[in-house]
Amino acid sequence: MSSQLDVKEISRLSELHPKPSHLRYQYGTSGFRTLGTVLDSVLFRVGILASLRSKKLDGKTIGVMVTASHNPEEDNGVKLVDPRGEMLEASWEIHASVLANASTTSDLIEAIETLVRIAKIDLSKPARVVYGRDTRPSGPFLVASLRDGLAAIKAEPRDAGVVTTPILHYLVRAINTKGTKDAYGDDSEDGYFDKLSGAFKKLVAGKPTPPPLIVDCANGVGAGSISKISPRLDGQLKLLPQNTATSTPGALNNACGADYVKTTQKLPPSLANHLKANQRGCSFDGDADRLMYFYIDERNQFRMLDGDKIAALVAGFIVDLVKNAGLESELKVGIVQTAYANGSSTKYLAERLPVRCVPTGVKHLHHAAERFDIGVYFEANGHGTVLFSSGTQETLASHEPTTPAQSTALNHLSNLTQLINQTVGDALSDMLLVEVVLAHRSYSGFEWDSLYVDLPNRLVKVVVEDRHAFQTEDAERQLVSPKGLQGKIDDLVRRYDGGRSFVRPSGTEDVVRVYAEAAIKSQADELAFRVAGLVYDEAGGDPSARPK
Ligand code: G16
Repeated sequence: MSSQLDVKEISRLSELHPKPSHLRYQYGTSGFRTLGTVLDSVLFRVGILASLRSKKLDGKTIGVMVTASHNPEEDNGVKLVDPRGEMLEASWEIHASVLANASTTSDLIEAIETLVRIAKIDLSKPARVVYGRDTRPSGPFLVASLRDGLAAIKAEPRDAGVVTTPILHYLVRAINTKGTKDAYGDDSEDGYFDKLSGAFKKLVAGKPTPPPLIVDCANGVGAGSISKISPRLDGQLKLLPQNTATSTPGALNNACGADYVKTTQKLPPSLANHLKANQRGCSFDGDADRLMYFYIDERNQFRMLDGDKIAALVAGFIVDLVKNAGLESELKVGIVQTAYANGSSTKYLAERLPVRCVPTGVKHLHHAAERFDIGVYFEANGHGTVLFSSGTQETLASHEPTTPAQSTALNHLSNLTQLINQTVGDALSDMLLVEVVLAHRSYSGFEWDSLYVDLPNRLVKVVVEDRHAFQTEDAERQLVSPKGLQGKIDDLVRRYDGGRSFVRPSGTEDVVRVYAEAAIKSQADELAFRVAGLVYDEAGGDPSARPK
């Protein structure tokens, strides 16, 4: 392996992927994300960055996922995955943005050389990168750009093909832990499906088979996961996939999927004829890292069970298992939420276990959850997982149960560590987890929904000229800029019974988001639109587009 950069080759390849001069890119909440048509140079440079990150980490495999998740089909994006399957270390997000914004090939070479110097990268180390993509039409073209970036640094590429985001995260961890005491599973898609289905079957053994579950696949990559896991479940759970048109132009995330359900609080119209009273269903998003549940109640009303409800269900189950296993004094279970968590869910959870609030974005939730022995994190949008610390896994392996009941609870906890994708939120793994808890509790959607009553809430987005003018603190609950706006929001909120509202710039779209809650639905809607109006006035713009 050469200890020099091949500047000539990098330059040659870079000229094939010029950066559009009028655009600036930022590595945000979930990597780079914008229209797929303007990401060619970004993907090339991400290929370079991922290779250098691998060299920096002594040849460990780095992951690259090409996806724009729940966003429209014409968008695309790319994010890097660190060796344990977690999001890219924050300090490298800046390097990513610097490389992406270098104007010319010579600026890019200079930026790469600076990075090698300041990050003290030993170029003689190997570089290994595994990459995957979702079903977006722009994916193959962008992957070709990425491959040129990998070739420029002579990295060893591994193509995971069309996969869900959580499978790519799983693969990264499985590859890097192979043959070690922390081995995460076989480093293949089959290994992933076998691991999840094997643990699921152990956890529901002896339980009655539930009614079939409708799964809205958002016309995305999750459809393939459902068809691959179904035969492995041996009839212990019947899945009825819907919205599986992955090659129909314009279908991805269109009036379906987890984000549609969460933001409209409605059943996707395409499911209307499939869901009967008391039947439960769930929606994945476009890359299958978010999950929303729902059911139709006896009065034929749609009832949504979001990430907060999933957190309440799962955390309660784990707390009981820890207690029943006799480990209550040894293992501390905690919850991590964001400002979007419904006030009722926070109240319900805080009465039972420690709750922490952090800014939006998996990386924030993940790190906060790592501080607990068992950390449960879910965003209200359905993105979340459960983390078992390595100390916890050792305790589970070595603890001597003193009663048969303790032994059963201990086994369940061990199987949960296998069922749950601990690298990132995973719609498929989370769906199986929910089904396990429902089976153990003998709950239908109704009983689960009754754990607490959601406060009515509303989420709206406001298109502004520059979303970066909006800055927040206190886990995004307070605006610090534009100056004076928070005071106006506070004045408004005080006028609403049970009112709460906050404003934050999106990390994935060019908009500002406004969330509001109040004791009654019409008031939550009114508060959200009045705060959106304040945001709009502050940001300026066409009065006819003012939110009403
Ligand atoms: C990404 C992050 C999520 C986060 C969401 C927020 O989701 O992975 O943790 O909740 O962005 O989006 P915004 O900042 O636009 O509100 P995904 O599913 O798009 O990768």
